Amino acid sequence: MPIPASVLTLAAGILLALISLWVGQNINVMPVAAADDASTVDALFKVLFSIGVGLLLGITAMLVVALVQFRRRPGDHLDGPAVEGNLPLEIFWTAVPAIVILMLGVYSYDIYARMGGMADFSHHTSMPPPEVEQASLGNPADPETVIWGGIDRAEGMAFPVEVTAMQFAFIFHYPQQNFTTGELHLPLGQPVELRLKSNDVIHAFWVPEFRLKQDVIPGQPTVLSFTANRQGDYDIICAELCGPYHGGMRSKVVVEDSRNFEEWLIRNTPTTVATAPDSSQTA
Ligand SMILES: [Cu+2]
Repeated sequence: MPIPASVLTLAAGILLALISLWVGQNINVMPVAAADDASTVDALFKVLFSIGVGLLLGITAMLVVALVQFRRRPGDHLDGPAVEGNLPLEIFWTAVPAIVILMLGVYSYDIYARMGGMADFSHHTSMPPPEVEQASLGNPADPETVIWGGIDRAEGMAFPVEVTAMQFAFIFHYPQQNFTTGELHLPLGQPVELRLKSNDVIHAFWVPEFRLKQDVIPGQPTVLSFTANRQGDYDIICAELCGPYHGGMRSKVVVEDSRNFEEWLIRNTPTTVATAPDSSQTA
């Protein structure tokens, strides 16, 4: 007794779903994860990859089955039957992708909101803290200091670093210590707030290991808050075509434990402040 086509289709569908889920869960193509929110981004990637595997295998299998099952038999010189339209099928293949895309949209929005991407920036200004800004800046509406957007976790303790993007480099300024470097150093496990601005054209600050990529648009200061959670050196890559040497616009971020980070800060802080007690003793 032959197995009914509906049972075969159901079995093939279940098998396809299981294979897709297995491949999606076991895919390992991302670089190491070095920031707190990287795992949520990877979870979304695994869902997307599962759906992609399902589509690839399902469509390929249907093509192969159709080629074999409906091939022209010897002696058959007729046209195939004239089939036109199938309303239930059309509703099905419109509704299913629409629901899948809607769910992916809600899921992606939720991740972005949890990372701090939907924070309210209407009263957020960069550079000086709020009380100083009121007293000395006098112009909170200055477009150079108004934060336009980005990712903000609203953590008051976040360590600030000012990042300036220009053709073709990133420059890092540590406002609390008042020094500038070409290499970004960040403390392990401590929230940081990068305050990004561009001097010329649109750039993008991208660290694949942090799963973060933020456009930096001239005239629109942007914040990017996150917590690095894995020691090591990672590449900072400009991810927005910004001119002839865009491909060389790379820098390095070093994530180090708090002791090494503090030592690095002290080593780089202008000497008049850092070594004043020592020089008075030796003199
Ligand atoms: Cu660039």
